[in-house]
Amino acid sequence: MRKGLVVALAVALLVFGGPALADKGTFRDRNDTSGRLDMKRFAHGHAVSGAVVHKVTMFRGFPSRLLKAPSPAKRQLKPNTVWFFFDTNRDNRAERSVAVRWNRGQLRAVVTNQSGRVFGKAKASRPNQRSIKIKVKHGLLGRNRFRPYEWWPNTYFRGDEVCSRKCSDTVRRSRLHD
Ligand SMILES: [Ca+2]
Ligand SMILES: [Ca+2]
Repeated sequence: MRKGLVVALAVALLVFGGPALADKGTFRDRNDTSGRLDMKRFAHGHAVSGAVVHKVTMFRGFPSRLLKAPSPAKRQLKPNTVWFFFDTNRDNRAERSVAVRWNRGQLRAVVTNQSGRVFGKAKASRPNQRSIKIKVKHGLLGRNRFRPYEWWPNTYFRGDEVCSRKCSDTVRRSRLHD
């Protein structure tokens, strides 16, 4: 009986991709950017479904509406955004990005390539007042099966006196999600 269970577990690991699905990592970022979107921590992992999960935590709390697009009169301005970039072939350039913004009453996370072509939506949520989390089906990253990739977050904020032009926080190097 126990042997049968071990075999079943081994098969399940093979079918679902094995220990890679357990991968997760947490990384720190410095207190180095003015404004509301100074990243403190970022992390990756997997959802039970196998989707990839990425989270960014700021030094300060902020309302989701902070990521709202500018008013029509200021439409030429870039909206405040939390970005997630994905380098899926490890050449230091992103094939996909996810932009998280507040639009029509809720947080939305859109998956595009660097030309702006839309591939679909990720799921965005707020685990707490300081964090943004996205869940992305890895098929939207251009892969049928999960393969390791590099990723990095970025924030863009414009809004108070200090950041009247812009405040942007990025990390110094990408992280491998495998
Ligand atoms: Ca930072
Ligand atoms: Ca690339």
